[in-house]
Amino acid sequence: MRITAVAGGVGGARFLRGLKEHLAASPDPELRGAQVTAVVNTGDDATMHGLRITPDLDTVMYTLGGAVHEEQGWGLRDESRVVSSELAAYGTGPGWFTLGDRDLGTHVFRTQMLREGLPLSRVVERLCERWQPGLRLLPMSDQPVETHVHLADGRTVHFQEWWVRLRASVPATGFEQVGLEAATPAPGVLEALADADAVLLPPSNPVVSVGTVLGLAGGHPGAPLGLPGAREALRDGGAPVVGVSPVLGGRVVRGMADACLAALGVPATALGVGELHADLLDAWLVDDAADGDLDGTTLRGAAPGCGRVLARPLLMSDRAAAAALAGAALETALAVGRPGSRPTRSPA
Ligand code: FO1
Repeated sequence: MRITAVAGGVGGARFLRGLKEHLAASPDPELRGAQVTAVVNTGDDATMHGLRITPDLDTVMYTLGGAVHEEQGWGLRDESRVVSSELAAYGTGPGWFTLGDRDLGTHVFRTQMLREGLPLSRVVERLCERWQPGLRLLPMSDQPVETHVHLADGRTVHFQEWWVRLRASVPATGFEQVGLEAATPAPGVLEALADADAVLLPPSNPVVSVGTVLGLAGGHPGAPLGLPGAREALRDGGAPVVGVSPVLGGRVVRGMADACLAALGVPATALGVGELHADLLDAWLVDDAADGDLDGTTLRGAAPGCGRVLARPLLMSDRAAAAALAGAALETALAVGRPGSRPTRSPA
């Protein structure tokens, strides 16, 4: 059993931890032995103080490795900030982006390996030898990609500056993934998307995380184009695809994804986000509050092809809730099955 998820940072990491716990507790030996691959967005990556930082990969690695700062959602627990304060005392920036001392160890080691010529995917493997996330962690690409944000006031800033320093308070008009057009998928990425028994889209940021890997349907100006070949691998490969809406109770669950959707003129609703992947989805999980928008098993007003829409409790309030959500998404995908294969399970 091969399961692939396309993930961003905190939402993707918590969903994947839930998936791992759901699988470990399963009475079905096939599920207990499933190979999980996470294809992770690298468009948030940045170079700071000469060090290469890969926030989404690290968030998934630390969360699944049991070392994440749980309340914060990113970074390591039991952190200190001595080096960051020393750098601030020298007046060297960016002061708005804090790197913990323990976390800095990861960035120094990663940067050293990259300088020695190791591709990012090999570097990630090496880091995972320590953190043991219990799944195959793949960067979407070995080539550097950086999201730049075009702002309504005319400036263009790195995604981290918009997200962390400005807290997305200045409206964006579009996103540019520098390096993405020329980037190639990292080894194993296309196969993981095409050949899986189930592909899951966790409730990650639909624009700058999932959108950077898979692109978006609908030709929205300013939208990410997606990693070359990824959307096609998923669409043509025949793996059943189930997505989880990041919109819950009419609001994005976490972070400021609504500011990303607003930049593209996409409403921050379960329907609005679902339509960004209408050509890919076999099923789209929305929360119980969006039930009113359901017309049978389709979303009222949704474009044809959006797949079945099922209402499920989406709030990952704790690890048990995240495991239940991941289990519901997986069961739904397995009920769809690969084309030509009989569904292995009855619909959830
Ligand atoms: N997020 C913050 O809000 N403030 C920070 O200072 C910050 C530092 C940071 C360092 C390493 C890392 O891996 C992540 C970090 N994040 C920080 C989180 C992160 O940059 C963003 O939340 C994501 O890129 C959005 O997915």
